[in-house]
Amino acid sequence: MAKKVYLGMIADIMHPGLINIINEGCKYGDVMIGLYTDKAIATYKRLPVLTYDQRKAIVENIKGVTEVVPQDDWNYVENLRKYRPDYIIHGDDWKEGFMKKIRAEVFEVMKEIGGEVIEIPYTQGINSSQLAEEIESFGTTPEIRMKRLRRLIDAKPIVRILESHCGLTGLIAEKISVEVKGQARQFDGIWSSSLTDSTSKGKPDIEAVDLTTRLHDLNDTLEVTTKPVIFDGDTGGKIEHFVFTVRTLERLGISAVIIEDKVGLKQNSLFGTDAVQTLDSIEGFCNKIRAGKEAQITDEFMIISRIESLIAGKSVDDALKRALAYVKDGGADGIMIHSKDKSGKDIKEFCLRFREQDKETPIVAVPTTYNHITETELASWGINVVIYANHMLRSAYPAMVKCATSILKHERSYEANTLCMSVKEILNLIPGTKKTKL
Ligand code: SPV
Ligand code: MG
Repeated sequence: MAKKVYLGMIADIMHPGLINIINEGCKYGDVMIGLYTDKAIATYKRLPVLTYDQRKAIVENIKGVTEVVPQDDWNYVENLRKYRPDYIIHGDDWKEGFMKKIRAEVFEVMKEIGGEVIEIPYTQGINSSQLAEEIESFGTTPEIRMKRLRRLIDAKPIVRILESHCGLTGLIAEKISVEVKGQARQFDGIWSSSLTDSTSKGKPDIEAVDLTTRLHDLNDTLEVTTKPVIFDGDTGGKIEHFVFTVRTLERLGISAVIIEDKVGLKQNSLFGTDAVQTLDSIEGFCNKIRAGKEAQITDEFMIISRIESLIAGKSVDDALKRALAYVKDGGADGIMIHSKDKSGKDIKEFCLRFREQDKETPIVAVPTTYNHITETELASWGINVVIYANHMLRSAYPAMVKCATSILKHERSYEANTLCMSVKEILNLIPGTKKTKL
């Protein structure tokens, strides 16, 4: 009987290096591909452009591949114990960095099952991550971008979203990465906030900046990013208007709109009961969500209903009753629960009680006031998406005021030098900036 050779792969972008390793594998026996699922990838890397099924369709048609099985974890242990291959084959580039630990585990398990590890020289100059970066620099399509949010929610313990109100903050949400324990950590997507869209125009957050203007400006973010966008739709306006909003957002490739169950003049939620916050009736709001759901063209676009009970001084019971109705009767694809309480206790109680009755519907939270709670803890309450809703603008404004004050005070900008990035840095900040000699 032919020997079994195991080969783990993402296979989003096919390149000669991958074919090379499959060919090498064929020399030892039948090649079984352990194809990484979105879940296996999402914690460590960006989601692939292609879905699991699309990648599977490609890989199973490659000469020499006899079987494709899902690999649900970044480490190989579970699959190696399950399929007990005679060999596992891997490029020798896993001897350094965060793959080092994975490599050690693989050696241990292969010894346990009586198999062998084959390491082949890494194909120089070809690297999927580099290729992915190049492809990203070409951008994305509205369809691919839109679908990404649902895929991320399915794949990750918690999806991390950052506010953007201009192209520059879009670039930050897209590119900023920190290395933690050898792995790159990034934001997963972008929040288009009514508060920061309004504030950056010097206007109050009362739906005074109209949809057309907000979308016009959101285009600056869309132009320089590929990550999914969640749009703050305020109250959604009149039902007759909301159906057009849904179609427009969908066409732009926005993944979700969040609308809040308030009526009358909208005031920012963080005013809490210092402002008049009038809630819609459950029936009225369900009608609005339903109209939106009927208007959308794709299956992927999400309408998320935002429950403002806690903001309006009502009970967790009221919030819960509304949330369950918005999902069951309105057809909402997700719920957002908001509060300005600093403890986070009301949010926790709501989430735990909601999860007793509904295990599936995604929960979105905006921990602006209860921001001592970590993402891991939020996830343990059943929250799927965390939005950092205003931090780009809130951090930029004090820095700008400080700089302007310094210039005024000293009648020159010399003292502000240390508050500013250098001219060289700003000239090279934007990707694709060309130095051309005149
Ligand atoms: C926004 O960012 O505009 C929001 C969240 O709606 S909050 O400001 O907390 O209401
Ligand atoms: Mg808002």
